[in-house]
Amino acid sequence: MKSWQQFWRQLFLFGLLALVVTGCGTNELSALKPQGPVAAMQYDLMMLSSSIMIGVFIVVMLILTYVLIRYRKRRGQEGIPKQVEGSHTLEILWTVIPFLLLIIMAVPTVKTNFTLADEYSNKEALQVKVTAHQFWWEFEYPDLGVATAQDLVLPVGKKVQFTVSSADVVHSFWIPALGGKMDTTPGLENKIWLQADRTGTFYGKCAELCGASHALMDFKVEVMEQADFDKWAQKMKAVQSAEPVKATAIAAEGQAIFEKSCMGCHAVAGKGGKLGPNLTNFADRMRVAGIKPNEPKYLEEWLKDPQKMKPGNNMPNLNLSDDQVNALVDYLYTLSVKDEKKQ
Ligand code: HEC
Ligand SMILES: [Cu+2]
Repeated sequence: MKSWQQFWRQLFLFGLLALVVTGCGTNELSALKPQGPVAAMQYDLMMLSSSIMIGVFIVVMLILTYVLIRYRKRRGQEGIPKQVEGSHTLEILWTVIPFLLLIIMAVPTVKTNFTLADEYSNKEALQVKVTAHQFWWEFEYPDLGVATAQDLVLPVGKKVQFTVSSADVVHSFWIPALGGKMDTTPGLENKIWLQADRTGTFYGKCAELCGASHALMDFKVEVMEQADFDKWAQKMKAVQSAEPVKATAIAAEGQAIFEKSCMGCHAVAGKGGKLGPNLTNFADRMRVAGIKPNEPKYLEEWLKDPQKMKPGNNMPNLNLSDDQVNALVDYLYTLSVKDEKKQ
């Protein structure tokens, strides 16, 4: 193939790639579309350093092109050109310019770092304790006395002070549209504050390779009005003393199975173990295990073989019969604190 053909082909593929990649950023998941003050500050820093980089690249390429043309070997020219060694002017220039550029980047970076490292008391900020597990997220609100998992629920326009840690290996807590990341390290508590400036759903991710299902360690962030959040927290707290609803006989059967086989790992309404996600408001979640739409067919799939959906996760295959699975599905969809139920 002729080289100009190759050139156009590559240019075409590159253009196609650029088009496809620009489709990647959604408001829910992109660090390039900040939805809160922390993400905005981090975005500004990224833009500053990128513009400086692009500026330097363009200047260097222009000089390179000029030199290539201006000093190329001309017809009739013999031998090697005159060799020059050392130039004070040049050396000072290429020391001072990068130095100035670094200062321009360093001042706002250090300033932002200090702002992001600020810690807030529970008077100014909502406190949330995050514990990362292989491969799910636990969220506790110590001042409100409630706990949830997988779906993080937050009020809009309010600072949230996260205290993050891990129950097993190192993970990293990241909500691209709101800011981050922060490592979660076993035995250590790291702090990070974030704030969402609009209601809606955002996506969170584990940003540290942590095992077989690292790529499936997603979570959702549901941001709501303060009044709705207060109502949510109240209801979450209220169910801890209330008896769970037994809608149908089959759900009651599911509850019996749950208490026998699942409660050791899963808590509902304040009772049960902490080895698996708290299921108090399971029916309100957007996803099953953080990844599949929260619909009966995926819940069934999960209960029949959790290892298939998320390889290496810590829920064993309990070899449930179809009847047991159906009863459990019925029961699990009664676990809601919202007014309008899923089913
Ligand atoms: C040995 C502990 C253990 C037992 C027993 C167990 N689970 Fe789990 N379960 C887990 C863990 C750990 C996860 C989180 C897996 C992940 O996402 O990495 C989980 C996840 C789940 C989820 C998804 C939760 C969510 O928020 O999306 C459901 C639903 C669930 N389990 C139901 C059950 C039911 C029903 C039983 C009993 C039949 C049961 N589990 C028994 C440990 C357990
Ligand atoms: Cu992880």
